[in-house]
Amino acid sequence: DTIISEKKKEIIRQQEAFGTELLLESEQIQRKTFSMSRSIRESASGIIAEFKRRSPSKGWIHPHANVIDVVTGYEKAGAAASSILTDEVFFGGMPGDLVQARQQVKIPLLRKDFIIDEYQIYQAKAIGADAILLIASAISRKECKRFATLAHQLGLEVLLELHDIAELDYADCEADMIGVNNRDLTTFETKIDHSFEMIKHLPSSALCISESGISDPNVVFSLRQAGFEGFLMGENFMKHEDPQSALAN
Ligand code: IGP
Repeated sequence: DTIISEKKKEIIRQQEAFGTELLLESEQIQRKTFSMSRSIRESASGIIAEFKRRSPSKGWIHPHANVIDVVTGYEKAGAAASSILTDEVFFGGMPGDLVQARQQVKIPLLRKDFIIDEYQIYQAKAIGADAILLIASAISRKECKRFATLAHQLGLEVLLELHDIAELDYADCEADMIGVNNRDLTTFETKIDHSFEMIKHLPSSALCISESGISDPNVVFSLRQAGFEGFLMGENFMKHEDPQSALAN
């Protein structure tokens, strides 16, 4: 589909500017990472606060948001981790956003992007990520396993995103966390009930994260009761003038 073909072009552009050999020579590639799964388990909030300027469903949410202000604010307000959109075409992000955030905070950072190529996993480590997102609907099960293995070799954790029951067979790819996306990526509609339905089918040992369309503290409470330990929230914060104070309140 269009996301994947745009992504392929973006990867080629980035690779031409900064190839895999250069990434492997960067100092960051050797760095020790923070464990996102541990941070979620140990935090009181379980909130993964997202930085995104725009989305395909909403258009521009906060075009001039400053990544440093927002992510340092998220950390101070008690976020367990932060998710940073690095996709340029659809989300108005860039790898440099993650680089800047990394220099300022010690909470684990998730590289949020459509990962379809090994290059992006080396790049994730080099720009300062602690974890990557793998979206089941964008890759095959074989790729999912291959990408998860490479991520682990680099010390990155993997958040595997599922949407449908039909994708449950991806759950054996040794992800550190399993996310249920409440947003249907074809219609953009969010239904929290997806989380309640899907968790019944997930391995009981999995660290489960509910993603998208969450804004109400009562919903977080009932998701927690259903077994979710992490809550990925973006728009609810980013739609405010000061996203970081929206989390603090
Ligand atoms: C955050 P929301 O509704 O709180 O802004 O959603 C996050 O779950 C969403 O940005 C997301 C996403 C994705 C974005 C979930 N999976 C995959 C891009 C790609």
